[in-house]
Amino acid sequence: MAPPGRFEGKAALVLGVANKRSIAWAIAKRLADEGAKLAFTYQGERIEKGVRDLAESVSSPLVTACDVRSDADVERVFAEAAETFDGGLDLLVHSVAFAAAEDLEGRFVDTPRDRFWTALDVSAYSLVSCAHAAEPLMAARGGGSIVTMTYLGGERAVPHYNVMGVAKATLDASVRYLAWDLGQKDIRVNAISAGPVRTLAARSIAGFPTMEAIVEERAPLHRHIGADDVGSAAAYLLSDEARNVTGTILYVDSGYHAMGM
Ligand code: NAD
Ligand code: 0WE
Repeated sequence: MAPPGRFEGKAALVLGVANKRSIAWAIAKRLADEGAKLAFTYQGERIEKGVRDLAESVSSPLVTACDVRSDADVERVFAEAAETFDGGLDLLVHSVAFAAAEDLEGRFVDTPRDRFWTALDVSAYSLVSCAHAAEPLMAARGGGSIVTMTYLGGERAVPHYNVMGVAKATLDASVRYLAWDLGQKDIRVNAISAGPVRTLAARSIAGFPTMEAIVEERAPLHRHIGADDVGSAAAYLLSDEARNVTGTILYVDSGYHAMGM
């Protein structure tokens, strides 16, 4: 068990909760359990009610809409967070990705220009714009910690991950460049590379149970992972225990990435 109150007095903003299965929600719960105050964003009215109910269960003071493709939305959200949290922010959880469903089925070579850029905009550039907006708020607190979610498909060719893999490669590189820029202000930037987890984004993908079975067969630990495993790793990276850890990728995948066969 983690020590209680690791995040007492800390203010966090969480992007990417869609429902109770979201990786962002597993992270948020863990932060709330250990004393953090949490603000949430959601994308689209379809999920607003669900996110508000979840946020209420952890006494969240702020739930607000954010489409990360909009600079105006991102600016407004961080202004609202600053107002809610007395001008400061300690922790940022970025757990957002999107590619057109048809591009996660066919061949990467067939990706059209507009959908290529949409995937990179939502899944990679959004970390840059959020880090840019978070910088002054975290600097006001003397530092901060940012965590994003990535996947092995950004480093290796995973069949059907396609344009999302290119977006994750961009995200991973962005983590390193952001870590360099923001390190000067004691703001750390890291990613978690999770193995397949059954979330809303994952369940709609054909062959997901097969992916879990492959992990169970080939990963050193022979088991698939859950969102709570990601919550534990994120809590570590967001905590002061990781004060000298930045620009890195932490694998929560039962060791799958270490294998060559
Ligand atoms: P999820 O569907 O619960 O979360 C994805 C979130 O992205 C949703 O909340 C959705 O609203 C948000 N989003 C999409 N487009 C957006 C936009 N334009 N503006 C704002 N928000 C937008 O699924 P998840 O699996 O929890 O995904 C969270 C992160 O974890 C993603 O970055 C995903 O790539 C990553 N990841 C997932 C797995 C997995 O197997 N589930 C593995 C590794 C990494
Ligand atoms: O990052 C992801 C999935 C992200 C995602 C999921 C969807 C489904 C619904 C992004 N965009 C969309 N668009 C939709 O319309 N993962 C790491 C999970 C995942 O997705 C795969 C995987 C794995 C693993 C797709 C193909 C192959 C493997």
